[in-house]
Amino acid sequence: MINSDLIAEANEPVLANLKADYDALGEHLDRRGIDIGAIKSMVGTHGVAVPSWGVGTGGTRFARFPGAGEPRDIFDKMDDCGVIHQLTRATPSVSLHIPWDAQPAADLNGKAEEVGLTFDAMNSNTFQDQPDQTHSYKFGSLSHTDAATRQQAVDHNIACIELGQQIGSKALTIWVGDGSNFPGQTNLTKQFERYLEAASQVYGALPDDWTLLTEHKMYEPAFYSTVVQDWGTNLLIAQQMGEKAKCLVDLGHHAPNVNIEMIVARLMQFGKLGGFHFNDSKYGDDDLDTGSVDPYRLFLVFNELVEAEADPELNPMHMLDQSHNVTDPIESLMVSATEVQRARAQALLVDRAALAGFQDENDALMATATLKQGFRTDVEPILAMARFESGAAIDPVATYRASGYRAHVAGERPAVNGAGGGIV
Ligand SMILES: [Mn+2]
Repeated sequence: MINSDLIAEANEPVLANLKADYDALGEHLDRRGIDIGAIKSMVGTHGVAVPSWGVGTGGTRFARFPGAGEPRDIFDKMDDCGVIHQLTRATPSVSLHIPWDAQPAADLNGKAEEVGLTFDAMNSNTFQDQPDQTHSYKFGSLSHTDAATRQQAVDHNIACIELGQQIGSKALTIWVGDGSNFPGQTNLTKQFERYLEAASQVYGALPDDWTLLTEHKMYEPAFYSTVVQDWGTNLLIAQQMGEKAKCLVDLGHHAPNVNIEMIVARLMQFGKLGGFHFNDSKYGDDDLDTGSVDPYRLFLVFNELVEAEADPELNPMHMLDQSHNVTDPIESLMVSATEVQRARAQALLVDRAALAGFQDENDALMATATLKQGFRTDVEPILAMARFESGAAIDPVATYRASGYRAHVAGERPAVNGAGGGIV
């Protein structure tokens, strides 16, 4: 972890400017009838989970270029996640990936307490084979033609739930790579029937206070068809399973130009939006840093979420899901967590009464201008002040760089392969 004196030292020289910027923004928002303090407290309590696999350097199917001091195991990963939360106060939980992060519950709980984190959704892995595994997932897992292979995948998901129960998790996320690579390779209907039958066994093992999140993705690794390819299929699954089953929307798992905010609105309307994987994309499932390519789309997603925030039943889980190929993952995750907060703060600034009025009057120009006013407002002073007041860094990246954390852990962590941060 980073010495709190160092954070205070880094904050000291930039605090006066922050206060001036915060006061100026406060005056501006006051003229718009918005209390900056209320927005700040709503942003300050808003957290997003860090994926354990995100703190290792990612890669593509061509290559991976490891960074210095990469985490060797889940305990190193949790140290890194702890630093991200320490400097941002925006990432209070970590989402584990099993079996990459499988360790005795007592050890995981001890580490979580040490670094001040909790555990978010558990993620199962039936998209690759493990060394000790009996049946291969080469041709699928929950939807495999072979009953024993399907059962192995079901058992793995149930084991994820059981470990999750011991560490305070309340959700299981299932994403399968099942599909086909050639027309005719699989019977599309029968394959989905097999998936539903297997998934309902997992659902049957779900504790009452848990949520089953199923994640759709249009293509890859299957390149002709995918069993859970879009939000329509995902909704069918959630409806078929029952009340505890909801859909997870990964922002990168859609065809280019799909109106994701509309999918969000639809799923919320029917109580089936369970969670998000935030990232950004340009061409496909690029797993780029959240808000790095299309921050307006992120804002539009949050506009729908804020619109529905009054209903606590809706409250979807928020997670990052990114692959960092050319940056220090800790820096990328800090910035991305901040981008999630930024989009939400901007959405909170939208004058909803005015917007509803323009919508009712069919004043398209004023409606879109009202919406965009939120996006155009630079909310950085709100985010930075929320961080400062909670003991985090006004400038997380600068403070992190000044701390020398990466160089320090590089000395302690010899380079290893296959720590589970790799190509995801
Ligand atoms: Mn995802």
